[in-house]
Amino acid sequence: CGGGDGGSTAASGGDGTITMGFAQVGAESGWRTANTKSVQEAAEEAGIELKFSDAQQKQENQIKAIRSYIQQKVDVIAFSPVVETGWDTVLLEAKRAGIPVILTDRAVDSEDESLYETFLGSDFVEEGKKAGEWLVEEVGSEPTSVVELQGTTGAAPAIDRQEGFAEAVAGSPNIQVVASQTGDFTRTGGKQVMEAFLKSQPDIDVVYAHNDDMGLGAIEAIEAAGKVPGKDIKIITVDAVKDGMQALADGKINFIVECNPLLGDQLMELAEKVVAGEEVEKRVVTEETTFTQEQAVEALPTREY
Ligand code: GZL
Repeated sequence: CGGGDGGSTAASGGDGTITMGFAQVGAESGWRTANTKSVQEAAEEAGIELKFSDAQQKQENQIKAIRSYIQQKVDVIAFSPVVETGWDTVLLEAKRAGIPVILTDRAVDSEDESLYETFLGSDFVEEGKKAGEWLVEEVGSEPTSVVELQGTTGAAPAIDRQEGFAEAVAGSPNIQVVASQTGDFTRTGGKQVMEAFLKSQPDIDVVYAHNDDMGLGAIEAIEAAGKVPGKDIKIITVDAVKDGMQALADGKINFIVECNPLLGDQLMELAEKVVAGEEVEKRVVTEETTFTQEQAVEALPTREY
C-alpha cells in the first residue's frame, strides 16, 4: 500500500489500510440488494476502506466508476460486469496503472485473462441445468409449453441460464420453449413481459424466470389474468431470495435454484491476498443448492437474505 515513500498519492491509508473501489451493477433485484449488503458488511468487518458506486444497470456508469477508482489510485478494484462485453479498454487502463481487478458475481468475455486476477461467482450454466432437470423430472413425457423471462440482455447470468436450461431439456422434445424475452431482472419487467405472453401464447404450462424478481412479477400478471400461479401455470426461478422463497412456500412458485449473493467475505479475503501479491485461483465458484416448496417452508425461518 502507498504511503511508505511519502511520494505516492495512493488512496490507501498510510497505515496500510486497503482501499477497494467497488462498481456495483445497480439495485435491480432482491439479490442485488443482498449482494451489496454482503460486500459492505464484509469490508467493514475486514477493515477495508470501501469506495462504492451503483451504476443503475448502465455499463457506461460502471466504466466511469472504474476510471475514477484508477484516478484515486485505490489498491484494488472489484466489480460485477453488468454485461459480458466491452471491458478490455478500461481493464487495460487498470492494469497499466498497476491496480489489480477482481470480478465478482458476473463474468466478462475478454480473451485476455491477465486483465483480472480472479472471478468469484456462481456457475450460471449449472443453475440453468438444475432448473431444466427439475422440469424434465416433473413433467415426464407430458407436452409442456414454456415461456422464458430472460435476465438483462448480454449479461452472463442471462446468457448462461438460458444455455443451461436448453441443454437440460434438449432430450425431451415434449418440452418446448415457445417464447423468450428479457425482463431485465426486475419485477416490473417480469410482469410486463408475462402480460404480453399471456395475450400472445395460446397455452402456457410453465414460466422459467432467470430470477425471483421477474418470477414475482409474472405471478402478479398470472393472477390478474384469473389464473392460479403454481397450479394453472408452474413457475421455476433462480436466486432464492426471501420474497421468492415465501412465494415458493406459499405454492405460487414450484422450484427455485439458489444463486448465493453472500460473496462479501470471500471477496475481501481474495482482495487481501491479491494486494499482498499472493497467488489466487483464477476461478472461485460459490456454493449453492435448490429448493422445493417443502424445503422452502423449512428454510425460511433461518434464511439470511
Ligand atoms: C446473478 C446475478 C443476477 C441475479 C439477479 O449472480 O448477477 O443479477 O440472479 C440479479 O437477481 O439482478
